[in-house]
Amino acid sequence: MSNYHIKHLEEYWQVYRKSVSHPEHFWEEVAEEHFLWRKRWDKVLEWDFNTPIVKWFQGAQLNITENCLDRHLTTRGDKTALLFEPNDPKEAAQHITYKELHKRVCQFANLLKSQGIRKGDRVCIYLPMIPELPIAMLACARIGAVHSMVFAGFSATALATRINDCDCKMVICSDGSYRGAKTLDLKSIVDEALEECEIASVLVVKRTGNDVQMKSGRDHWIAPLLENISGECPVEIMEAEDPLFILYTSGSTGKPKGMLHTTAGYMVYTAYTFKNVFQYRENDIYWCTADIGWITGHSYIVYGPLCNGATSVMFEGVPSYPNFGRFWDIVDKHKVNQFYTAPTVIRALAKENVSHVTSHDLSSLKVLGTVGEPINEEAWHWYNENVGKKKSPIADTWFQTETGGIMISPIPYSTPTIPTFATLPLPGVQLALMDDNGKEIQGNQVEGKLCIKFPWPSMARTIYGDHNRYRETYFSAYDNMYFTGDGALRDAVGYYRITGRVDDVIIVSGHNLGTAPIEDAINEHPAVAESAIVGYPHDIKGNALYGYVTLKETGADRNQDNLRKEINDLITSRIGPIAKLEVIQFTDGLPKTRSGKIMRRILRKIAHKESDQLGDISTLLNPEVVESVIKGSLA
Ligand code: 7RM
Repeated sequence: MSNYHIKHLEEYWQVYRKSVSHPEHFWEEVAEEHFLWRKRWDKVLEWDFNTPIVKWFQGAQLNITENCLDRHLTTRGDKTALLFEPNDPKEAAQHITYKELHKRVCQFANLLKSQGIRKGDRVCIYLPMIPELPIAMLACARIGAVHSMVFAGFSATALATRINDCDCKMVICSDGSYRGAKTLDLKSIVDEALEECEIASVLVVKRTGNDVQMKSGRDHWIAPLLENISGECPVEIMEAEDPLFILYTSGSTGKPKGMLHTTAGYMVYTAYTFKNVFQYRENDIYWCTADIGWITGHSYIVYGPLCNGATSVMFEGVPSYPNFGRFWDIVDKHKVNQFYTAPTVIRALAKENVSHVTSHDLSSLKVLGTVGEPINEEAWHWYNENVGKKKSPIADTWFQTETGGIMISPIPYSTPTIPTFATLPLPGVQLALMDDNGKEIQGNQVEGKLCIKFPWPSMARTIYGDHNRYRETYFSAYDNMYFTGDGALRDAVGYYRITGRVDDVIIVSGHNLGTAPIEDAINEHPAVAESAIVGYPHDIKGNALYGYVTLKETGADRNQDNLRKEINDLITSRIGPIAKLEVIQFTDGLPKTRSGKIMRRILRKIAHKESDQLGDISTLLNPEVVESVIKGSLA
């Protein structure tokens, strides 16, 4: 039996039981089976959730790009590694082979070195979905630089905060990006961000050809620098626990958390889970529609697929351009076998005429996946019937930026699926549901806070520059447990269903938004006294944002629609359009605890039209405001 590729349910259980009874032995076997190590590890695992410290495969030496690229050159050199589908369907797709990708990564790595980037330096990548994005990531990894990618839809302020937080030495960006019929001016966002940062060099990819300012001495076009540069670049030999990348995720305070991922464990886990969750076979064409700027793209467009020698599609555009059939056009055109997307996308497409789907041949599809938020029953059935034709199992995959890789998911063709259930933990994943007294809830048909009680190889090792916050956020709620921030239930057969966040993070269209940074942005408005954001259910986005805003005396007689627009403009500039408020209710005050904490729980109930279920509000500092907030509700 091979641990590396599970093919039926019985095998899953065998592998799972083994992974739990002898976790170290289990991961050691996986690591032995499939990777290129420059030196073998001395110790599989060292851990302590109190410190917390987690180290996998200590003593091992490797380079992840050798596993993603070099290792495939003799057997798969001419196989397509990245299949790039441009925004404009009339522009030709690019089939980038393993050989070519290897060469381009080496060239880019040599360019980084010539610009003074060394092992351990942080490099910010602010690129749209073009081939240079994975190439830049892999180039960093090849020379041991730590990439910190910022989703190219984030604002200048958000970009600047992230560049400064981890002290990046360089920014890699493009002149612009295509999104459907729009062209966005990325370089000017970078210029604005860099007014707040000290950055020695900016490398710019030409994609859209729009006019940009190039600051002399600082900004360089990439193409001329790549001419005559060597296509060979020896790898930097990395220690197992050397940092690979930082990726920011929002938290319950305004400051984003730079989750730090390390080399060996991340590689082993993402490669293993990719193979099993998508049941990838040698000549399959795999497509994940996420942006590489999120963890899903890092792990399941770039590292996981390439470590397996897979063909990974990357799409530059949007599902609605030139029409709502674009995804299915691409599936048909490239004969995609595995298709992985987000529930919010499914809901948006399900609103459109089904002929956008039925007019394409989707018979190549073997496995469907979803990720990012709970999938509702209706969307699940639409996906199953219209896309999968009831023949392709749906893997509802649960994971987080913090977990690095998929933690809960069916194994397609092995695990029977049920709508809205992510089903079972993957091998090596030891889940626990906790009650409000900090005790683990045993048995089935129970609900609690979702925790993980044993380390897994791809877990984030710290929050960059703030280990204390890492401990506080994830390891202090429950003794000896990693707390996910999600609630979950376990049904009669032991399947898990994720019920949603239990903290102040709201998932809008599959994007994790912290309420705090949005409130910070609103509060910058001169007429605003204070604000609170809650999520409420929305047909397409899953959740939308409802903002309660109290105005200062001086702002109280201003035109409310103008104010609403100004507030949303502020949010757009500080965070990005994704964080705009769907509803803004102006209030006389916000319900607060005696210690001054805004009671979002009450506001959430009002936005959910459940103001008859507020419970006891007498302990509030200002119970009288609740009545007036209910009266003015726009829910
Ligand atoms: C991969 C990703 C993480 C949060 C997580 C959950 C929610 C993700 C599912 C899900 C229900 C799923 N990383 N989430 N996947 N909820 N079912 N299959 O999204 O860091 O951006 O967000 O997303 O709340 O904690 S993330």
